[in-house]
Amino acid sequence: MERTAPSSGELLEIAVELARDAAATAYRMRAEGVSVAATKSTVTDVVTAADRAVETQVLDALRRLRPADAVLGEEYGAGETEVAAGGVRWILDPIDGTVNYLYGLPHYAVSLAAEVDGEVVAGVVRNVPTGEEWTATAGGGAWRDGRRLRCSTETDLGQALVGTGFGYDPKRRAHQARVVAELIPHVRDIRRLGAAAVDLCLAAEGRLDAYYEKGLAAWDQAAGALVATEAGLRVAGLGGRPAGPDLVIAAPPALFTPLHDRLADLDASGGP
Ligand code: LIP
Repeated sequence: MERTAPSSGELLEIAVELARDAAATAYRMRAEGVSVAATKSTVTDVVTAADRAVETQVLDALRRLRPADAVLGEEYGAGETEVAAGGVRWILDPIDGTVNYLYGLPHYAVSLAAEVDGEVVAGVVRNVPTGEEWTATAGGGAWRDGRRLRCSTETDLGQALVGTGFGYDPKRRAHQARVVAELIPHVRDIRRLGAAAVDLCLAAEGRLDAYYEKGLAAWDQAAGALVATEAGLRVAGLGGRPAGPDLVIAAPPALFTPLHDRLADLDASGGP
């Protein structure tokens, strides 16, 4: 049965309310002391009790507020709910930047996006320790704390400050490090901050000129990619493919092709 989704503005309101509550829980639990609940893909890919508690909190709230919606979360996956045409799917990273959370580095966030018919239409990224909150709706622009965001106007890759990241698999990290080693002579500098959702939002407001990373899951990038796109960045993969696990590139139109071509030459989407 075809459903009619709420407006992107209404979905954003829900996302912001839940992200703020979730961030408050993550903040409180960090003050009480972080405990590693388990490891996932590798011994360095940790999940904390807070990742699980925050995801459960958001899942329970969505079941209460929008029981018919589907939810894809980092810790508990996709759940049972099928997404009917016109239905809403929420994409949640309870704490993006979990290693930063573990070490107390102020760069980790709750990331929550709403998707309708496969298109992300609303998203919020809330940096837990700093309280910075980035929001966007499809066609409605990107905002931080009431200010409309515009990405960098840099046109020279050699002057670009580029953000990136590394996976949890040592072999993948070795490949990614080779790409960075070859790329770094051709850019201003590289920043590895540790949370894709926040990195995309920093690029959205020009605090990074561009960003790329291999190996991101939907929950790492869904909301941040919408913020980046609505701030004027081109967000895509290599060779006309959409942004995805192979590679996410976010760059101002003038920088996209030079960065894309360098990354293609360096096989940035390749390796383990
Ligand atoms: C993290 C990403 C980051 C990446 C890390 C990890 P997590 O997500 O935000 O960009 O470099 O390897 O994937 O695991 O903290 O949700």
